[in-house]
Amino acid sequence: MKTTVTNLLGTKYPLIQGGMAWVADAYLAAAVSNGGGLGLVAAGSMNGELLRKEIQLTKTLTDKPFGVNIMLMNPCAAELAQVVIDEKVAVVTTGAGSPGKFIDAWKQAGIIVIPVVASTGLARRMEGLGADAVVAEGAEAGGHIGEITTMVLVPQVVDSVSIPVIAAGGIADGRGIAAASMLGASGVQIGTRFLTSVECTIHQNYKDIVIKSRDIDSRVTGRSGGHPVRCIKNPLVMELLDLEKKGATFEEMEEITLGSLRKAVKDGNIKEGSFMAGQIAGMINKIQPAKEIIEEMFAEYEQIIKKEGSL
Ligand code: TUI
Repeated sequence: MKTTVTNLLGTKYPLIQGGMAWVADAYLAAAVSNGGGLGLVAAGSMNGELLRKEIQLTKTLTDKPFGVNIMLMNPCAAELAQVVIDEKVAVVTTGAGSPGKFIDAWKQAGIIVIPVVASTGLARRMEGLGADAVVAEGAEAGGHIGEITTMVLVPQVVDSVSIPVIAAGGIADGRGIAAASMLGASGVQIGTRFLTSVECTIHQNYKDIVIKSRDIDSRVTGRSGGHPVRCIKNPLVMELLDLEKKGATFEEMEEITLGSLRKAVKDGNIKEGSFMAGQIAGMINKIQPAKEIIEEMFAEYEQIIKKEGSL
């Protein structure tokens, strides 16, 4: 495939892997890049030193382009912003905030900058500050989310900016990619489907939970505190929803969520872990190599646009 986004990223397919904190390490990033997408190392849980090591490891595992996702709520964000420059990372995506203060330095270093946005307002601001593209991520996605669904967010962002728009949230197969394309997107970002890739190093319990989960099994907690997060429901999530209903403070909620993503990813702690995943987890039912996932999705997409291009 040759598209605006494959030209921008230097990839075979117009696909970016989601920047999943704690999950997206060098092994997943390299597997996705070797499979023809843009793999990402997620710096969500890292400091500068850890990120530098992970980038250097990724470079030993792939000779294809890869990127880094910087979660802007990370207190080390400024330090991480410098590490991607020092390590000459090709692409940076950002999440959970505005990367405004870092964009100039990244552009000067020749980095392709792709902020993840959940509204047209932020998309426009990012274009004005020099972003190369935006990821428009709908509320079907896993983890930290905005309020609007992919179906309504993507076409509105497409109409609001002139840079390429990459759709995210609820996409996990060729039908989703075709739908994103119909909404005007120039590419897709996919996270949840890669949770069950062979190369994803999360605890087996996490993969099993994704595979077992049904369409209705995710819940959003933290809306009251302004930080909505989508996870697959478990005792922790039900306790958080209960606390929220009773009007618990942000601090009370934080006390039991602190470290819970690590507990899910590293320990497979079924009761106390935050098993972040998108609503599309209900459709995911097997473990496959990342390359096979990517090739299967794009083969299906091409089949659809050739044969079933209309309603
Ligand atoms: O960032 C994500 N998803 C994430 S980050 C993450 S790590 C985490 N760990 C524990 C608790 C909370 C988070 C897990 N999942 N997606 C990209 C994304 N960004 N979605 C929505 C946004 C967003 C929302 C509001 C971006 C900017 C924004 O407002 C910024 C502004 O200044 O207007």
